[in-house]
Amino acid sequence: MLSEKSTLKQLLQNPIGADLINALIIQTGLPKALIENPVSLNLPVSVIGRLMGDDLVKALLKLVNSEQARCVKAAGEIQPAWWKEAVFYQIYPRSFKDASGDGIGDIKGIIEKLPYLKSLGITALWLSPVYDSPNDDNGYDIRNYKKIMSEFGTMKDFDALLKAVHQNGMRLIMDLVVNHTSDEHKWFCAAKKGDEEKAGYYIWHDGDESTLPNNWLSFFSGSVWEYCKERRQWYLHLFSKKQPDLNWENAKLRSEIYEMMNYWYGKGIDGFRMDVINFISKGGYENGNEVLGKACGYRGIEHYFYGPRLHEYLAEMRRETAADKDVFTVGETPAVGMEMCRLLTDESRGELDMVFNFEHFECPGKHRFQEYKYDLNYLKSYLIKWQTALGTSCRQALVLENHDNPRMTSKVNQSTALMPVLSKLLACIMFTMRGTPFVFQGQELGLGNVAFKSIDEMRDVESINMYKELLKTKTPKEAFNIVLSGSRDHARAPMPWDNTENGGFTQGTPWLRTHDKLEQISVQAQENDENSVLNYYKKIIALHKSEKAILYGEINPVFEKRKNLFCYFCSYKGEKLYVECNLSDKYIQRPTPIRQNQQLLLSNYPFQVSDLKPYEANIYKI
Ligand code: TEU
Repeated sequence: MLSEKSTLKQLLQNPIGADLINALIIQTGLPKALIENPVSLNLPVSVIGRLMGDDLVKALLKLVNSEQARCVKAAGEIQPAWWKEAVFYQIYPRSFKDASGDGIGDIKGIIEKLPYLKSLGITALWLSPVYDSPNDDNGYDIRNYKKIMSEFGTMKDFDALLKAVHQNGMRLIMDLVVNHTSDEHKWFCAAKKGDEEKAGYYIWHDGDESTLPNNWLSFFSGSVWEYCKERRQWYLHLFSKKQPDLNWENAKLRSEIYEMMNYWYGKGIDGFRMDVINFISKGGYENGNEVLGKACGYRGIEHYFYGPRLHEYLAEMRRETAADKDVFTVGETPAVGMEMCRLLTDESRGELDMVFNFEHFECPGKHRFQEYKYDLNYLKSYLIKWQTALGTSCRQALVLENHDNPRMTSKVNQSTALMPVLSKLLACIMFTMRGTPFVFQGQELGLGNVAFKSIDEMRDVESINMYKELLKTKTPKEAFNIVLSGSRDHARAPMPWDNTENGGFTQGTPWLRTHDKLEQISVQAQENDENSVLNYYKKIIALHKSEKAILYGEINPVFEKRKNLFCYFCSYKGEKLYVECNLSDKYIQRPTPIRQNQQLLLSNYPFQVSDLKPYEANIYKI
C-alpha cells in the first residue's frame, strides 16, 4: 500500500501510479525531468499535495491502492481475430449522406455509399448513434434504445443497412451510450413522476436548491448537478443537463442494459463502441481538485474516470452479452492511461477488446481550445511508447480523428499547399503501426477544419454552451476564436461527395455549414486525380491488409533521438518493412542513403531525392 510518505519513485514503479504521474505531466505541461530526476524521485508523494492540493494526493492514492491487478507484457503469438485485421470507418450519420432531402444524413444515404466504402477497402463500420433522440447532443442523448431516430429512417432501413453491410463482406458495430440517457428517456420521465424503481436508475442527491452537492464541472460547461423540482433532488449529469447519468450500482439497471445489448446482438450486429465507458463507476462525490480542474477543464474527473467497480461491470457485461459470440468491443476511455488500458483490454481478463486512448490528440500542456501548432515529434514519442510496451495480448486502436475533435491536419499545419502530403504522412504512420485503424469520415480526403464565420453557424451543444460561458469574461470575438479552435463541428461538417452545391450531401439545406473548395476536396474530384489523398488511402489500406508485418508484426524504431525523423522497421517472422518519415515541413537529411535492396512500396511523393522532402513518408520492403 502506498501512502503520502512513499517516494515518487515508488509511486512511479506502481503501474497505475505511473499512469497518473504521466497524466499530470501531460495536463500541466510540466517537464518530465522535473519529476524523473534522482532528487525528485526520493521526495515523498506528499509534495504533489504542496503543488496541487492534498485532496488530489488523497484521490490519487485511493486509485493506486484500489487497483491490485497487474498486467505483464506478453510476448507470445498474437491470436488472430477478424477485428485485428479489420479497417474500421467511423460514420457520423447526420453528416454522411442525406437521401431524403431534409438536410440531415440518414440510413438510406449510408446504404447508397456502401460501394464507395468498399472501394476504399473498408471492412468494418462504426455508426455513431442512430437511436431515437431529442438531439441535444446529436444522438448521444438517447430517448429510446430500441428505436431509430426518425430523421435517420426506420428500423426497416436499419435492418436493410445491416444486411447490405454483411452482403458486402463488411461488419458493423453500433455506438453504445450507457453512461447516461436522455432526460426524455421513459426511465427518467417515470423517475420524475415519482416511480422509485426507475429513480434508482439515476444518481440523485438530497439537499436544498441553493446549495450544489459538489464542485464538479460538466463537460459541457457549468455544474454537473441540475435541480429536479418534481423530486426536490439534484441529479448528476457529466454531460449536458439533458443527459442524466445512469446509476450502475443498480443491478436491475445493469440487467436492462444487457438485455438491450442482446436485442442488438440478436439482430446480428458485430459489436459496440462504448461511449465514455470508463465513467460508469463513480468512486465518491468529494469535491474535485481545483488545480487539476483548471488544467484540464473538467473539475472532479479524478473521482470517476477509473472508478472502483469498473472492471467488475465490464466483466459482467461481457459475460452477459458477448462471451459466446464472435463480436468486438472498443471502449471510449478519456483520461485512461496505458497501464489502465492494459488492464481493461488484456485478453486474459475478459473485459474489452480495445480502447480508444486520446493522449496523443493534443501536445502536453495544451488543450483542444488552444490555438497552437501540434508537434508531430510528440506523436512519434507517444506511438513508440505504446507500440513497444503493449505486448501481444493487448491491441492498440489506431485513431487520429473522430467526431469530437478538429481535424488533425489543421492542428499540425494550416498551409493548404502541404495538406495533401501531410494527410498522406499521417495515414502512412497510422496504417503501419501494429493495431487496428479507425478512419473518421472525410479523413481519407485529407479534410481540414471549416471556415466558420460566427457562432450562429455552429450547432454543437459544447460549442454553444462554452461560448455563452466565455461571454461572462470575454468579448464576443475572443469567445468565438476560442470556441473556433476546438469546436467539434469542424469534424461534423457534411461529407463533400461532389462539386455541386452542398457537395452533393443533400438536395435540401444542410443542417451544418459545408466545406469550401469542393472542386479540390470532394470525393468526385479526388477519384479523378491519381495523386489524391483518397487514392493514397486506397493504396495504404490495401498494403496494410496484405502485410503480415504490419498486422501482426513488431515496431522497431531507429534513429529515435533524431528530431523530425520517424523511422522504424515492422517485422513479423521473416517479413520486414522499413518506414521513413519526415515529421517537419522542411527538407531534412536522409539518415541512410537510398539502398538498392529496398523496394519502395509506397510514397507520398512521385520521386525521391537525397534529402527527405517536407512530410515525406516512404514504405519499403526489405
Ligand atoms: O465523448 C466523450 C468525451 O469525453 C469527449 O471526447 C467529448 O467530446 C469532449 O470531451 C467534451 O468536452 C463522448 C462522445 O464521443 C461525444 O460525442 C459525446 O458528446 C459524449 O461522449 C457524451 O455522450
